Amino acid sequence: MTGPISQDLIGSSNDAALVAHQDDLGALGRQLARRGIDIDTIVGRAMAWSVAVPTWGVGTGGTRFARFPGKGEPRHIHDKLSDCGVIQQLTRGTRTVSPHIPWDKTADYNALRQEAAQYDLGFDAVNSNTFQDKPGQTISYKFGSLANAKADIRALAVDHNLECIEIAKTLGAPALTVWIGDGTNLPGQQSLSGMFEAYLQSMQQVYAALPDNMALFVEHKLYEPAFYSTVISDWGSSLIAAQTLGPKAKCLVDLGHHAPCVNIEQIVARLIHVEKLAGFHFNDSKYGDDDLDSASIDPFRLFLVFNELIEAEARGAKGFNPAYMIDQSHNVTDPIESLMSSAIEIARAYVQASLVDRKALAEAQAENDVMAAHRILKVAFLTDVSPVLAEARMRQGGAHDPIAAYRASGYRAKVAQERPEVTGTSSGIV
Ligand code: PSV
Ligand code: MN
Repeated sequence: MTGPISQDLIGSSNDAALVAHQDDLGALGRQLARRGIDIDTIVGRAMAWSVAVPTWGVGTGGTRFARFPGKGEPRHIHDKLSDCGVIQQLTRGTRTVSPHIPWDKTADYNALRQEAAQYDLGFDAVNSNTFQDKPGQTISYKFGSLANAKADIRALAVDHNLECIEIAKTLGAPALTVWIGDGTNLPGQQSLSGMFEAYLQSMQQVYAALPDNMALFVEHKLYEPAFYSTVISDWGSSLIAAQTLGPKAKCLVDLGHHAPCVNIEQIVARLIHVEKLAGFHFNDSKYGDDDLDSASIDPFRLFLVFNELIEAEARGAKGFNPAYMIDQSHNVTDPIESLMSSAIEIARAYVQASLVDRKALAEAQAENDVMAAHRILKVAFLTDVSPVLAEARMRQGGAHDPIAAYRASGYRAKVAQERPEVTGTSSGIV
């Protein structure tokens, strides 16, 4: 299958942009050559790059105040795969999707794997969900799940994660990601140590069920839904958990889940050092866990994260194999457009960080030449690599301008006819 969008439409929109594109690519190639960089090598890196799309990201999100549904929203995992297929077809840099259970529950996961393959999609980490009750659930996660004071509720949460491992096996997903909302709202509500110990005991049962080739990603988040204490609130708690559990457990960094002013790239460096960097949930934020589009607020920070990653790659850091995923909530944009924009911006940061003159940087650092070292990073960050990204897309059959091609395709209007409008304004993040 070529994908939900007409390849002819992509081809003709690319043709219209070709002369200007080749001019821009040539100019960038000459600029990079002067810096000792071969543009074809960089285009090759951009072509090999991929970030996973979250299935929940293609639906319109919301806040705890309201949700304003968009037209043609996906009704189930099958519609979501089609939307993810559009994103992959146009950007050619989102080869996997990261599903969320039970939101993406279906009867036959073998068939789902094949359905995804028809869109040229595979599966990245499966996310478990014990932060809300399933319809009909008789005992509640209201006061926590894996860290609940009650053994029957902890057991229910463990069972759900075991089910997710089975699903991941069938889908060929490489990891299970566990994020829990467990915590407290009032001091005294629970024992801070007791909750952590209960969490570790539950997670040990989950860990024991992992097949050899599956990783367990521990995702931390500072606060929300708990507002006084959160069990896995920071990378310290996440690291203790991962170290307690064993080598298959690693720490997932969601860019929105940190205290204000935290130096995220330094956390990344530390996790690489201890061989515990699981990977990322990319998004951007101004205030808290805003789940805004990647690089929409602070593209330099994203670049600095990638600078650490490329440096680790260049020196062959042991155990370095991060998973790259997006985790955003789209309240006021068409989610497909936001996800394509983010996929492009994340690839941009990756490519820009690949341009850092590492030898010159090491020399400047060895000499304590602060300004020279800083300028080396800035030269890479300020390089407009758009022609490289467009070339990588087009060489793989993608679009020169994915958002323009998507708009021209009329995909949203078409699916809006097939997918009945979602009414009501219930709140929630999904
Ligand atoms: C929690 O805020 C989180 O970042 C976790 O990754 C969840 O799985 C996801 O968002 C739910 O939207
Ligand atoms: Mn996340």
